[in-house]
Amino acid sequence: MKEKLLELREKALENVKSADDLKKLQDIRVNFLGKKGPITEVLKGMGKLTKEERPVIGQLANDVRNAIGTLIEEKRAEIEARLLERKLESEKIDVTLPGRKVQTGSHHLLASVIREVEDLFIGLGFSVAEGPEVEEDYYNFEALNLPKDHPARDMQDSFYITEDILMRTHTSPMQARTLEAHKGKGPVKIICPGKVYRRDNDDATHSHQFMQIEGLCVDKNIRLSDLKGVLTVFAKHMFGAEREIRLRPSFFPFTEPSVEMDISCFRCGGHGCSVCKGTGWIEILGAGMVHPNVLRMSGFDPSVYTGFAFGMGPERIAMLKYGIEDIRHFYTDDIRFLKQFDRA
Ligand code: 2NL
Repeated sequence: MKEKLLELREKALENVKSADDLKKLQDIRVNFLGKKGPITEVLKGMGKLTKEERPVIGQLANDVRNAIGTLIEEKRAEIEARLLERKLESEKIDVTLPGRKVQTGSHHLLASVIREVEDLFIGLGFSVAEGPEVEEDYYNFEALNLPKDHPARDMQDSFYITEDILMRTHTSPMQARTLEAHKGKGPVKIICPGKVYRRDNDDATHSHQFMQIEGLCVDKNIRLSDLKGVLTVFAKHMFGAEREIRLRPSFFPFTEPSVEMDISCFRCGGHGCSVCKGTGWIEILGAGMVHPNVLRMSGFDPSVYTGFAFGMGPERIAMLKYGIEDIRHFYTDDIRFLKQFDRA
């Protein structure tokens, strides 16, 4: 029995020596030290031994078991150290290399310009109202004093979905909806920014889809001088405190009287240059006093309430302010173009 135990130790030593991974090592442990292994067998057979032999063999069996256990543990530590070494080698990183630059997003220039206009008017007590781009003919035209036979309603000029549904051609329908929702009671002070659509061939100054920002202020005793005051504040905010404005007579179906607003040229200060084409003035937006028919159709009594309205193209504002020569730049999303204005 003694020889058998010593032989087991020899055999285990050989096996452990040649084991080169953790799986094989575990198999060796089960084979030699497991419940059905040879050492357990020896210990189970102790009963058949003489009284003198028992402590000697028992001691030896324990020694052999411990010795094999120690061998296995030493080998395991060796294999694990080697595995760790290999892992460290393969995952080696050079912490002195420069990091990858994180690309951060930013606002589109048009979004920034619209935000700037919104912020100003919010400061003047206006709310921002947004609504559908697919609109009913009634709100887009009828409610804005553009009757059925009006030339602006030409099928050729708008994207119609059905006979009385179309892509809105301006943001005014949202103003008409807001007026209607107030059920004839003022004040209404809103600005409506958003996308609008016209059937047009795209070129440097035309886009079939573009942005509009309209403003509307309806209350008792609203006068053209209120419009002039608000537009002066707007012009100075967007183009510099030295700006002056002038109003020229114009025509829109939804306002009477109608005006166009120019600002004194921000480049030459009014002397005449290429930006203002020698005139000293730059056209910025259209405006006017809300037509009595528009007020009436949206439930307001024009003998009690009056109001002013204005509309502008944020693309034009941005093109003037930042010297952009082609409206298509806003919609073709060339990142090199957009990045120039990521702090605007
Ligand atoms: C322009 C001119 C304008 C309006 C828009 C408006 C809206 C309502 C009632 C009356 Cl609900 N008017 N909007 C008025 C005058 C001019 O836009 O040149 N836009 C780019």
